[in-house]
Amino acid sequence: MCTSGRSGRKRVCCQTIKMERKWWKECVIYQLYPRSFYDTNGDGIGDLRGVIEKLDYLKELGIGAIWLNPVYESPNDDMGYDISNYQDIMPEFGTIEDMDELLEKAHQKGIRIIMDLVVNHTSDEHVWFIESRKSKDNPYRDFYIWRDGKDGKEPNNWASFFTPSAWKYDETTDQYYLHLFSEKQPDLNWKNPVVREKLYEMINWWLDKGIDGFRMDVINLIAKKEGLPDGEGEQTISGYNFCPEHFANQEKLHDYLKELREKCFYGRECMCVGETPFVNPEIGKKFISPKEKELDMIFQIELMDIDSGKNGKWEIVPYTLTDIKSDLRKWQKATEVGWGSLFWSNHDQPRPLSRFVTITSEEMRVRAAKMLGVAMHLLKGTSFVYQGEEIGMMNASFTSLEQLRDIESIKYYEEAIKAGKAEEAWNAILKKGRDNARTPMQWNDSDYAGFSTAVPWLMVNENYKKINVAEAEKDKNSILHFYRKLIQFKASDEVAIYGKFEELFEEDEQLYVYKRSLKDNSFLVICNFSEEEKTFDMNEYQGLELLFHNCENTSNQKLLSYETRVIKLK
Ligand code: TEU
Ligand code: CA
Repeated sequence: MCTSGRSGRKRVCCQTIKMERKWWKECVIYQLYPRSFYDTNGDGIGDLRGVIEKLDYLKELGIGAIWLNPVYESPNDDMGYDISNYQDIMPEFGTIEDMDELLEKAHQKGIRIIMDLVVNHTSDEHVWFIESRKSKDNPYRDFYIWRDGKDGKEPNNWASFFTPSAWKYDETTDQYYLHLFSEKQPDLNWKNPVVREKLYEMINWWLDKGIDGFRMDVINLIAKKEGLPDGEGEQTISGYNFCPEHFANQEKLHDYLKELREKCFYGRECMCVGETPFVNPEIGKKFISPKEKELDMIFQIELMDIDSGKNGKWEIVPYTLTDIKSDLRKWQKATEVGWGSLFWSNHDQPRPLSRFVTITSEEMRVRAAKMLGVAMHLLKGTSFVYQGEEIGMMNASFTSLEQLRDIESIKYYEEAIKAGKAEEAWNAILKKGRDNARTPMQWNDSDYAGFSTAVPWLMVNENYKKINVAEAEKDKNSILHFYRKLIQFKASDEVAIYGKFEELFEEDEQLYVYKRSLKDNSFLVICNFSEEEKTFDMNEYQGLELLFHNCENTSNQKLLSYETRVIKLK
């Protein structure tokens, strides 16, 4: 539970912690994917009433806030990341009254609500864009980025995330508009002060309603390089250039973020976490440094790309434990200027149990899930637990294209077929396709995993009979029970929250070992990331309290595969 702010109860003495106390440093946040959480009206789609009904489940999990993936009105080309009306709710999810009720009931239980803020682009069905495309002198024309073609081709060679070119030709005015994501997600023109004012109005409207903060979608892409120059790197399979150097982290971005903070967040108790791909610690520090007054935290995506080659996420390359450790270490260090975020996955990533470990049995699934939970969430920073992580959900085993719903995978597959690389693409989709993380929450072993009474919008993982909340409730050694304890600890223990991070055995390829300490208190985290046993002398810890342990091993000389121990040192 969050302990400062709303409840006002303070457990940690500010003077001993040379750092500003904030509620969002003292709570674990649950990332909730509403479409797949719980369906209450039998249409196969999760809804806001489903979230309301499951608030007690979330409360018991010990989380202090929910980050809701987008629930705004949207034609759903990119699962809600294409917003057609920022101030209303997608009918499939419910109504604005449902949202108000969710907010009220969550707050009554001491759970805060953080919404997704998608302002790099809107839907092409947003009234601003409908107007904008009508004529060159329409008052909304300049809300988006329109350009003439060059020699009968696109204005520049930029590739989009989802389609070959980042430009779409529009006949009405014989010009192209920019879309870094799908054609139905035109990029807003942040250079236009009227656009910024309109967005700030909308943001303030939500904050005035009482929401507690935002997760800001690709917020570091809102400013584009002046003149929109061609990219010069290597071409994508369809002959365009994916060039974040021209659309991410541009100079103007910092002005926009400062203005946004001043116009919307100043004087409020809210929290803003920016989703920021293509960011290294140097750039990242600028966003989160309190003196810059930009963002509170960022989601750095480097760890999520640890297995991505130079051609992007679909080119899957090997990595080692030391790669993971050095990434985490680098960011533990970088976030010392402000505050960091911790997560193993989200709605864009495969399930960590199918990615960072190799699961060969049910026993190993349970053990490894607990080990991963400890390794990540006892680091310093705010922990984000992605829906289903608490029961150890895994990647889906899709068998055909028809089962997929994600525009990214579908478009990629279409392009790969054209390039004669279908098999390779399918294998990559099975490993890293975003639908893996979006399958319905597994509540029990009844039809559709108790998520819905109708065929769900995306198939349920076939392992639901075994992996589900009801099953986990019954078993006192389940991942769920372990996560409840872990979350409660992370959100309340002052060493876990504010303690200094210090790593040991940095070069070890099997073990992840670190110490957290604050004043006279400290604990040691030991994780065996390998399927192999590991000889490791722990005699000096004999008799000390074990805060967390994930298997029946009493040896002080060796760790079992995926074993973790958290030892209270002082
Ligand atoms: O994701 C932005 C982002 O960086 C992703 O495109 C990421 O590179 C990709 O998902 C990896 O597969 C955000 C949202 O989280 C994502 O769901 C949206 O599709 C995207 O923005 C556009 O709004
Ligand atoms: Ca529904």
